[in-house]
Amino acid sequence: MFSSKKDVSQEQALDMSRIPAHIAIIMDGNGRWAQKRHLPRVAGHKQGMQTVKTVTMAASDLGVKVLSLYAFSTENWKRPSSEVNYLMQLPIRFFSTFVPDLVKHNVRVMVMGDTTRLPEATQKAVNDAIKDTADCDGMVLNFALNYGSRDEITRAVKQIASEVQDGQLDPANITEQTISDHLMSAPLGELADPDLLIRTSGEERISNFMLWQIGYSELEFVDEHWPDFDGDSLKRAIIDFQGRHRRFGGLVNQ
Ligand code: V0D
Repeated sequence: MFSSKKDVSQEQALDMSRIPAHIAIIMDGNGRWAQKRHLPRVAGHKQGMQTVKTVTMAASDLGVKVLSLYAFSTENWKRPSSEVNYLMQLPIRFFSTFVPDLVKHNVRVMVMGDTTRLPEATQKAVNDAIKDTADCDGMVLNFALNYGSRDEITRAVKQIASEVQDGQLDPANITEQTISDHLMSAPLGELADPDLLIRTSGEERISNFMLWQIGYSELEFVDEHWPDFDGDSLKRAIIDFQGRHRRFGGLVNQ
């Protein structure tokens, strides 16, 4: 009641029959959140990891089918090595406490990106979590880790070219689906394309995230820094999404 944020309960209600199936989030603003509090940047990352848990559970409870989170881009290696080292511990810390909750909520972990370049212990934590949740058939928690979309598209083009060269694929038969099938999101099948992309912390950029897959996504830019984002923030973003008229480039009936 005394919050400066809109009280979701007083606004138009969430339509539970129109929850976006795939929500993607660019988790920005951890460093700025920390700076505002005169804390080191890594304190923002630590709090940001807690927010990942909160938002994962909120999304799962709302019936979201895929939650894709941009955790570490191929550009993030340029940060100070002390910060990169800290970030590389986060998947380990995340799963050391959170895998039982994920299994209890039937959440399956997937990863997009080149994880082979991550430290051995980080790779193991990620691969163990993928294995430990492989039988879960609820929401997919899809981490983009050491991911860049141009890199993803480049790899797809190389793979398609080599299939053509081997005579397995006729160039005349290459369709949009062929491209989708060669991207890192291919295991998500018909859910590969986000319905809603959220970026926190006020920046209105895509930063090389799922470029092909967001061709028809609704984009939502929110001012909150990622560590301040929560279940209510997610609901507000979905209510906003539901208030928009999606056209897919064509005309639809009112
Ligand atoms: C810091 C905000 C969870 C973004 C969230 C290695 C920056 C907290 C993970 C995570 C990070 C990634 C993969 C996985 C399990 C957990 C994570 C990184 C950064 C970069 F399989 N939070 N988180 N990874 N931050």
